[in-house]
Amino acid sequence: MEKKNTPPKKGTESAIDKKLVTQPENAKTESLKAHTADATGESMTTNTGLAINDDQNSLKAGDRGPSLLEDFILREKITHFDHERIPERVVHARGSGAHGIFKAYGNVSKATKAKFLLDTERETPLFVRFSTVAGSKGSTDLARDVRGFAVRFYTEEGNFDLVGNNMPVFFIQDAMKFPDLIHAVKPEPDNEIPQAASAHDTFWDFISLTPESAHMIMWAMSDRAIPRSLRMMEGFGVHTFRFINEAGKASFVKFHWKPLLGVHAVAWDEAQNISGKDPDFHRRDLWDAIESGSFPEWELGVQIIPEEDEFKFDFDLLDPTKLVPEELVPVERIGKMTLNRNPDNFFAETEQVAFHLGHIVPGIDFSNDPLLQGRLFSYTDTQLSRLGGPNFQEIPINRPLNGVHNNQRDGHMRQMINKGKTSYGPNSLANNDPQQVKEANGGFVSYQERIEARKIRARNKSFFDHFSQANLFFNSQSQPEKNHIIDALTFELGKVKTLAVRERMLGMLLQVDATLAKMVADGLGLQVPEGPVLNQNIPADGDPANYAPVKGKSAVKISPALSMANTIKDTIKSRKIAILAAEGVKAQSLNTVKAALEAEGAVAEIIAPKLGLIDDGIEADQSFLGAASVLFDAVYVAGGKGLDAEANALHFLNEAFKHCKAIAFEDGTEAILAATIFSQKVKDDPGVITGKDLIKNFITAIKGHRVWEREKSRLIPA
Ligand code: HDD
Repeated sequence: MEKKNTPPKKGTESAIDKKLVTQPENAKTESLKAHTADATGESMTTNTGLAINDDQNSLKAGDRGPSLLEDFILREKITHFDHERIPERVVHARGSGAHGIFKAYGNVSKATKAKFLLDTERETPLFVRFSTVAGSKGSTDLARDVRGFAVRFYTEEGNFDLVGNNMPVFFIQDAMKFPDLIHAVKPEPDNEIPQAASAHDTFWDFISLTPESAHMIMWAMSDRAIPRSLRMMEGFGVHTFRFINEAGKASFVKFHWKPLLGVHAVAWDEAQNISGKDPDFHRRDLWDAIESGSFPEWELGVQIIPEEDEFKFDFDLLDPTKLVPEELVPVERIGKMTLNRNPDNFFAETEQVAFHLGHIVPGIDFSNDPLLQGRLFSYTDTQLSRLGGPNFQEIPINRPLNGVHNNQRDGHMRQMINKGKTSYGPNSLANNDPQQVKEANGGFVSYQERIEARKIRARNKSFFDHFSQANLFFNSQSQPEKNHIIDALTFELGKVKTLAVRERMLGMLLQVDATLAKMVADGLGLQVPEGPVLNQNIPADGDPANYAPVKGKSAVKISPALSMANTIKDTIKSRKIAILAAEGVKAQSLNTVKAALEAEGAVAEIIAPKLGLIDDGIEADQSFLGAASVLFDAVYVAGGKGLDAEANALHFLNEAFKHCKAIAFEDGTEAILAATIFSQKVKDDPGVITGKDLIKNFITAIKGHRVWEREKSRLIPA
């Protein structure tokens, strides 16, 4: 019997939809179901519901004749296809999304009345999108770049979007300069080179003329810009926001996300390799972790600053190029986010989600940070061309969970069918509905900040100390982290062709730290120039002297919280371990190590010279041809015939050593260790494990993430 067309069944799961593990639903994902379609067992139709008999052949005048204009089925299919693409985001085009929930700890009621931060019983659904900034939608995940960290909470009081980054400061102090910054970092306009990279003349030209970027440059050249995983990054709201409590009292607040897996990065050489071997590395890692039930978690932290303390610091709280050191104002953890569900459809959810830091709820408000203020305009504006019109809030992923009622009407692609005669207020014909809401009942009221000021295009001098916190950041890094910053700057400036730009940058680095400037200059074969750095971002009538950077001092000299070396290192959960094996491997010990690693939550894969059965029920997950050491966190050498003479196996090990990874050699694999380039350097290396308690010591070494000190020798070419 022929199947009848039926409307999509609500909440049904087809075989393809089935998640590997239970990925919980929440109120938002439930609400999305009304908009999902499942073709399992259904007949094919046109968009008007007509059953299609032949979707493979166009209508022709004779079976060798020309196609006919009459073919509405062909036209519909091709037309839809022709219009499938929408403009990518002008920044943050490359991203990955996930659903999750937020649970408040209930300890912040003194500062805010935002219900979702207070109610410990409630699970607030949320959607997160992580992104790189500069690259196009199809660019590599491992570009050296800032990562976007945008979280939407679907609260009972409307959507709250925390649209942050994985770095707590920004390049510029005023939104007016954002288009310049982005034009400078994007591929150069004459030849559209380079993709997803800041290592080119226009970016460093702009930076070298913009001393306010010095602090952010330290972050962007640090390993924070090449995270091991999106699950292992901190997140920051960057700006100072306001909290408002039940009594109407305001305080300043900075938002933080603290990952429970710690903050980790890959090595730069590793990043460049991953970009070729698996450009979707971060996207895949996030997807796989959620798919396997290893749900990523972050704690939401806040630094709360009483309004009275606004001028207590040696920087301006409104300046987005500054952070509030945790040593001055500790981060209080106020809740936990868990990402526990992958999207069903990338385009519908991850691509069409439209974040905006202007989406706030009662209890949260803005500050006068001029970067924040400009952003408030940009995020709705950009959706008009990206998503095609003013009704983008009706796209399912953008709808709040509580209803939307107002007098806004019509426009392209309007979905809502508003009933009644009135679309204005005040009205008497419909009881003046929809009604405004009193503050006491949850109506949003902007914080009544007192402002007495002249209208002026200017910046306060309190924004002019550009180097103290850049220096604080550099000083707070471990030696390997400092080396990486020096290497990154040498790499990036080495790609700059204009000598004057390189030299200006060295002059700027000198203001941050003399050793840093000297080391980078050495690498570039240049001298550090003398002389002060002038701010070039001045009005036509401005006197450069009035805009010169101010030499300040940071009250905090070293902030351990700024170094990834001090991050938690207590788990190997979701880490990827390669087990190298070949024919003749000891099956029992291989199974023991695999089980031990998996018991700790790691993912172990067997890599062998070729795919298929190796021995005794042991099957290879990947061959050396398909696998690469850069896609793993650690390597266990289980052994087998001929591995010591297998070039690919030795390359795998040499490269893993170069990238400072833990490597364990099982008893009996001494010949393989001896064949590696590093066999003579393993004495005292805590990451090369042999002998007794092998598995235990291996697991401890993986927890440490990388043996960065190993880089000192710089002897492994791999
Ligand atoms: Fe922005 C996207 C974060 C400054 C204008 N921004 C965007 C996204 C993130 C940030 C995470 C991607 C959101 C998503 O996943 O869809 N942006 C920041 C942070 C900033 C910042 C942390 C500084 C503290 N941005 C900034 C300024 C402007 C913009 C100063 C403009 C004046 N940002 C945009 C935008 C985007 C955007 C053009 C592009 C796509 C979108 O908004 O939806 O409006």
